[in-house]
Amino acid sequence: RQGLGLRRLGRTADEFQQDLLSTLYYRRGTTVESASARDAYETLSLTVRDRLAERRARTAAAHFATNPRWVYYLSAEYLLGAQLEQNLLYSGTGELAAEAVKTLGFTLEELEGLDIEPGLGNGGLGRLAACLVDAMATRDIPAVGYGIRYDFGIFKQSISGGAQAECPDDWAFQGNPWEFPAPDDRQTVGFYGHTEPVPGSQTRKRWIPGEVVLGEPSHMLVPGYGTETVNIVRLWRARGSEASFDLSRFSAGQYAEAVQEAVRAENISKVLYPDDSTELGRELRLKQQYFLCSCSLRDIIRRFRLRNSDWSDFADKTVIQLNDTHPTIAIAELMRLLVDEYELEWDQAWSITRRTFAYTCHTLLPEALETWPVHVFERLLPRHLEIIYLINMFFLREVEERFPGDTDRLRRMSIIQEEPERRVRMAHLAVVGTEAVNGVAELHSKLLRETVLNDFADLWPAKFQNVTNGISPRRFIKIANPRLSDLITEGLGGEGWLSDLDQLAGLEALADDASFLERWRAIKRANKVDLAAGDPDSLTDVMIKRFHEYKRQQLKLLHIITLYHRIRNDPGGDWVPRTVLFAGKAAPAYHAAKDIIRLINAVGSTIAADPVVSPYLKVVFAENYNVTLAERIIPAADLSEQISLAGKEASGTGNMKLALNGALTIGTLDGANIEIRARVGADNFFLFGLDAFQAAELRYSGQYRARDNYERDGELRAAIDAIQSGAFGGVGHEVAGSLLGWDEYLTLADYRAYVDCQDHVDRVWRDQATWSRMSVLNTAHSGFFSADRTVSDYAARIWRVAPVPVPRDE
Ligand code: 26Q
Repeated sequence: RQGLGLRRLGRTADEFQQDLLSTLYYRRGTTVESASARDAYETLSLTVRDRLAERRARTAAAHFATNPRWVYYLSAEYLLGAQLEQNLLYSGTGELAAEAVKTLGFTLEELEGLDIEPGLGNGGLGRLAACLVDAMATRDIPAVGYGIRYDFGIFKQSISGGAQAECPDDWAFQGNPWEFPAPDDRQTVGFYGHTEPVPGSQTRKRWIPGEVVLGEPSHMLVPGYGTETVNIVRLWRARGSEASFDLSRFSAGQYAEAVQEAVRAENISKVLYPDDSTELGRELRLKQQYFLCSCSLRDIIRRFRLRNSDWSDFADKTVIQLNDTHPTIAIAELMRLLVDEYELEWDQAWSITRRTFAYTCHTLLPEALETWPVHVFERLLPRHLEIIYLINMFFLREVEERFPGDTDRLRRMSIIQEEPERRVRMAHLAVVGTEAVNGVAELHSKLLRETVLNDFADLWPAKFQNVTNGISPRRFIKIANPRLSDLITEGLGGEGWLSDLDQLAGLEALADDASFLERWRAIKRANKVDLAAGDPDSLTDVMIKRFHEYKRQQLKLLHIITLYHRIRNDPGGDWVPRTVLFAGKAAPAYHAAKDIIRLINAVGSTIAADPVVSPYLKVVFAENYNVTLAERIIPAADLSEQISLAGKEASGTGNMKLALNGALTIGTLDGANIEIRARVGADNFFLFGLDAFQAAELRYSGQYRARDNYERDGELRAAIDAIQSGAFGGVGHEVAGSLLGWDEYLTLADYRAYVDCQDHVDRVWRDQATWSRMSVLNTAHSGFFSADRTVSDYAARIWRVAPVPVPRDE
């Protein structure tokens, strides 16, 4: 207030209630008597938002006064999760709100149920972006996250006749109280057209676009936990300009034609692409990417010029983190802005650009490395293609100087792929145009250096780094698992662990305390009762992630079929009851993944209909996996399935969320599993399978025959035979065929080790005291996986930024 000159926002129950009523009357425009649940929800949300907005204003003032170095996070995806509960927590107004909403005739839980999650992402990469912006605010780092405000988020999944069905996700249909439109900051973005030389200049060009689109921003507030900072995520929505409405056609009665240009423009931010790895090379996707980058860069430059006038300061005041290659066209766009529009010399522009950007890679799958056909680029972004050619020419000169005569190396490293078709390799552009490149877990970063980006690591070894991913402990334990959080707070004597997650190590001292273990176990059970997926006393075995063959849901399925056979063959056996819970979406065009979903549901139905087996084994497919559902499942999990083929999962972050909540992991030596195991201890982790080296050797030896495993292993044979003989309603022939054929992800090679390891899981489960002790130790040693630590690593090693504390309002 001092600085802002505002009336104090209510902090007592009375004051909060007055604020709530003011919001109801003056902003929602309704009354207590006629307020619907939706009215009450919107009213509460706005009232809570006001408290964050006040902090936002103080944050902006502190940032403006400091003129700090800024982090700009560029991401095509954000999976922010539901906002109300988080914002109640971060503004410390949970209790006030719970009381106040009663006067409107509703409970807080009811209103939280109306809070919609903006599904503006596919999976891990989008959720990582959300965890990182949360942690940046928590660590007082001046930052803005830039993204796209898709009208339709990731599709809603339902299971119909055992198969995945998709529905559009019109997430903001009823409005979004968390969003601030900022129409004054709109930007203009060009596409298509041609370039013309600029008389008297060698390097500058004039680009005359053939289509012009407006980008309208809105932002959501991103508060820090336990600090005053509130940063923003700024999302761009495409709009037709006034000129895109053709009044003369309208007057002539051609209504559809009159708006077709505007519709075309608005299609750019219409829908999130639901593919989470394979590149389709669709022009609209490239349009989305360029739209995001052009709007964001202009906004970044506008913000820079508020406090700075000299371009030579730009790279000192700005770091732009590229979340995978999706926003990599920003490198060429910044060059274009600096050279063509601000008239800098090429060399100065290139030096600024290179020092400004950093690139995070999230994959190792070759088919996921983005490339665009040169002809698509040429048509859509003719000036950018010219710039990329120039960047490539200077770059290849540098390679030639270091490795004279090594033409094969030049061919491998070129930003332009020549065969079988000329394409722009976005990962190469991202490495060439940035100061730092990082992988997302130790193994991933090492494999990047040694395989996919090996030539680049030879040339610039110091550029390559690792920053292991992390997760928000506020969302994924405090909010998701209040019971466990309360017990931890009691055990540690305070809530300090929520912003200093290493403090969880203090739980180790309680890992042998029988009464503590009993309470720990009771909480897990209560969470299972809430989830209501199956018998709360059964082992709850969860595999929750996107469906992809490399993640190997099909391996889990073979284990389930094996258990089914064993129980049928020995109904009187002393079986450990299990509930296996799957959740996850498959890309709509990814048929092999959808086949696996069908088979899971078919096997689940067969087992449910079998009176001998169903008391011991239940398979559940939870529809429409999203952040909100994850927050319900994770606290109830006993066992976390992280069974990707080693060398394929860059990191994984669900693995971290589950371990933090006391699930034990069964996993391969892949991604962050390796670091989880190193921290929680090998004794508290169920390890199986080939390592990345063995897997690569087996695959490339040419000696692997999946069928050998089938012939050698009776239980495996029985499982696959059952699928092929139609035991599961005739479903699954494609899955079985792919396993017995090429078996790309070596599922059959790891089957026996996996099933034996699951037998070991059962043995440990029978000793509940031991299991609970292991569970506590998993939580105790998960502190490293806080996104706060991830952000500190980025800040120290890549961004070189310092925190800017925001003064309290006192
Ligand atoms: C690209 C082009 C066209 C259409 C879609 C895409 C696309 C979209 C999303 C490609 C990839 C993604 C998402 C990838 C992703 O989520 N990767 C995961 O990132 C996590 C955070 O680093 C890791 O933990 C996971 O291991 C990795 O799979």
